[in-house]
Amino acid sequence: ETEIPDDHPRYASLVTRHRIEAGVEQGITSKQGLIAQGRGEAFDYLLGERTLPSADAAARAAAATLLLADRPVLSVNGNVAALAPSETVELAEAVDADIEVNLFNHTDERVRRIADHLREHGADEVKGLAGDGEIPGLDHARGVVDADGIEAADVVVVPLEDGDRAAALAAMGKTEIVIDLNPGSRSPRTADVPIIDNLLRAVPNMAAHARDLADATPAELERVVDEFDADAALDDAEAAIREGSFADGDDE
Ligand code: PTJ
Repeated sequence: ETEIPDDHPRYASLVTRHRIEAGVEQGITSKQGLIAQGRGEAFDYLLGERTLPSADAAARAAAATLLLADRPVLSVNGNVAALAPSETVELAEAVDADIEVNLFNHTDERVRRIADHLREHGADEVKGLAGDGEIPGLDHARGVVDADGIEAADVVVVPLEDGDRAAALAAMGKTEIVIDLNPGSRSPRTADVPIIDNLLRAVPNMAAHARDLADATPAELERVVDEFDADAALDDAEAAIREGSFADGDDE
């Protein structure tokens, strides 16, 4: 473990990089995951590495959507597993969701390693090993899911999802919650609830909102969902990037 002084100005970003590197070394994260991480960092930098109020509203709407769901599933890929395993388990507990490993670059070996990693971080049941279901309209490797997991889910959280898969899940009638730092990406644009935030901030924030909403009535939860405007949230994130401190030239 590399020692990073916690007063370093880029502390959070360095810790994140270290986790992704360790994920690759452990066979959890794909090499493409390093590239995805780099893209995410660039967008996070432009957003000021903070949760916008519109992203916080999205996280609250996502929590309400999950609490209203009959069969919610949190999809976990190699980046999510490396960056936020405990946070994902805590969110699953807060909203009573299943966790399913679902990979863009699928290998049985990596699914097993990620499932073990999640169990080491407190998950009791991890789906994704059966692979007896499918997302129609995708080639086999991209479309394999568990029949009693994502295939049967009514609400799915798909952080860092590929655009084709996000569209195919929407075509199946799933309510989709997407976490992605790029507001121009196809997957958040397909989502019912796009959260334009770093998954390291968004996942614990969703869990905190879920705990806060634990005693809300279904009607109150539905109001939280209805009040959220996905297009406005995407526009707000894009505006924040265009008008942010980086554009003003007052970056450190
Ligand atoms: O483990 P696998 O095989 O399922 O592969 C996972 C990755 C992420 C490698 C795969 O899905 C992929 O190639 O994704 P893309 O197309 O590179 O898209 C990644 C998206 O996630 C980009 O829009 C990034 O801006 C965004 N992103 C990266 N890191 C974060 C992020 N969004 C939120 N939080 C992050 N930490």
